[in-house]
Amino acid sequence: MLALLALLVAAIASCRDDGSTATPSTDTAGEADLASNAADIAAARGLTPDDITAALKTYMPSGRHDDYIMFASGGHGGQLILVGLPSMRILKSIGVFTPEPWQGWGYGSRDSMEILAEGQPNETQTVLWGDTHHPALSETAGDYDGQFVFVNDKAHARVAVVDLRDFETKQIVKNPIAMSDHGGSMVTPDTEWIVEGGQYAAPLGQEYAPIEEYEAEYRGMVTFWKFDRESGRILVEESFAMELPPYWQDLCDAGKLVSDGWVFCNSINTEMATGGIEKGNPPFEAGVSQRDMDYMHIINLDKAAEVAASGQTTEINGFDVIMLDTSIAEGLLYFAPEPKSPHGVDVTPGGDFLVVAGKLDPHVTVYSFAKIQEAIAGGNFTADPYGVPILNFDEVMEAQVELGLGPLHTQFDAQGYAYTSLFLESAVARWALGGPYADKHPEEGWSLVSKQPVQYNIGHLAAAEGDTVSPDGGYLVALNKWAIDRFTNVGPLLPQNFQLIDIAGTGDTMQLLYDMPMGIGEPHYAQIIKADKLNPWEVYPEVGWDPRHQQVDPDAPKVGEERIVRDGNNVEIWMTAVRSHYTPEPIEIQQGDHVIWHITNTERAYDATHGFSLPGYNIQLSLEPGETTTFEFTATESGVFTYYCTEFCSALHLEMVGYFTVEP
Ligand code: K7E
Ligand code: CUA
Repeated sequence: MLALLALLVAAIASCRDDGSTATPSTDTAGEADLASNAADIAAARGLTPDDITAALKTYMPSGRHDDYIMFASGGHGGQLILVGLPSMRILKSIGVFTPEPWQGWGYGSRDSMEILAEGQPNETQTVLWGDTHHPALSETAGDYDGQFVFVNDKAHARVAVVDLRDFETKQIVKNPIAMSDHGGSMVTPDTEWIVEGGQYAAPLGQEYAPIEEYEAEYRGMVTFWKFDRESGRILVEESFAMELPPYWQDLCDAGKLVSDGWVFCNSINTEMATGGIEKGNPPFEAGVSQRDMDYMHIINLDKAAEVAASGQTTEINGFDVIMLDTSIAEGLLYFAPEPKSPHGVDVTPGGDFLVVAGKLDPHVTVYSFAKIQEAIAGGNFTADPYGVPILNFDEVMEAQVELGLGPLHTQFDAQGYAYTSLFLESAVARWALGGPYADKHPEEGWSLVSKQPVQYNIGHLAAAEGDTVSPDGGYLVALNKWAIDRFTNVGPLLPQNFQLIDIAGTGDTMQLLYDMPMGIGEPHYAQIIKADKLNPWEVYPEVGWDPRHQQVDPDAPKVGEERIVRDGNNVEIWMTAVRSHYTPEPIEIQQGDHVIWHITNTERAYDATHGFSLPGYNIQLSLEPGETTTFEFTATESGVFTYYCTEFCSALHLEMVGYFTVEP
């Protein structure tokens, strides 16, 4: 055993930087030392040869950067989480729907308060969390371009825009017609549209109707948000939605290449169950699962955009909606039967096939986009109760592949393989695509190749650029819902377990590399982008930068022009911050004054961030180098307060403080 380990370590040690591998040898003194040393450590720690290769594939020496960055949603934590691959180090979380004090997100700064306010679901409640599900990196020609990331809030049907120049949230839009979503965010190949599919049917416009009127009054929806890259904003005025039958639209994906201009969503609850075992109905989980087939929604987005632009819409809550009868008449919407209580539809890299996972069926069903087009042209339809044309299953189905229990989501690599998560079986299935992908791998197409067990109950999975037109392969992360015994017990609420899997090989060669506890919310989906596609700023481009509008704020406090101006009960403060001083320092006001306070961090050094906290007033800011922030409040509390810098910025950081006195 020790000899084997020594040989293995020596072999790996002799891998050169250029990636070539020398013949395993222990004939130099250094390598021999390394080998026996490593073998001793491995023996002492009880590591197997597989453990050692896994460690060598993931270990990052201090200062070395990761090859990939994973953008994971944060589930009901309401944020985004960035993880480096292959090290699986958490790099950052980004406050999105939930306030986050380290980043000063939602603790006074006007930008964050206004963005969180614009996304409020209604006027009488203040919602301070979200259920982030599906991050979508912006794309150019179907490939991630590293400019923006979008994420939806399933609980409140909202979509957020994060600018990847500074990794901060810039916009939150509340869907005006729906109360929940799920099939978002997905982007079209050039990020012209952000897709937000609904989830739980309800009367459109967040209106009331009794549940007995479900079939008549409740509706599903899909919304297409128009994105403007120049301004980095969703243009609500140019966005529109489509009314759908009251099925539960689930996951959507945008077509690409040959299917560019089309959007596909799976659905459940075509039974239109309304729950209520107390009323003699089947309970939801049974009522929603009665039929053998649900409907994949096939949407002609290009044509729908034309119909919306031509004004064939109805305004619901101020938002343009293409009603169902228009969609049917204009040929915007078709259904294809899909077995059984499916979850997820994923478009292959070439855009030529759609993979629907069965959830309660051990197969994935593969649909051919070309066959769908033929079937639409052929006109051999039946119809659902609302008149939506249903294509003939046998005419559009390309293949069914039996993978195992509880298939959910599918990703792709560069070798013509697909990877599907198996929730009930706790495994990742590698299977071989057929058609034009078949000559990329040794196996026969449309067939199961191998399985990698995971711990436990995998939901989504993410492969490196695995949902683009050119997947990288190499790495895959299993987003496992249950951790159970994988980590030290930290109480009854356990982290999720992200498992990194090496998928670089072919056939039966998947290797589990790393377990990573994700103790921040319950991430659902993640996307993995090549790190060198990201090109964020190190410091804001100019001093006095307004990150919300990505330009200099003409009213930003400047060095030498710091001042306090009183106008009646209004006190306005222009302050600068630099290591290790705020100017002006003492701020003396009267109780009841209204305070508007601007601060510029005038630093130009990378990482020279200053914090600003005002205890008792719920103010906590993060001022990155160059940034200007404004906050305002009424000084309702009298007393002596010390505002201070919350980032440990220098040796005299403790002294970066000032008295804020409020005279009764
Ligand atoms: Cu499968 Cu919300 Cu994407 Cu979770 S959904 S797993
Ligand atoms: Cu500035 Cu601490």
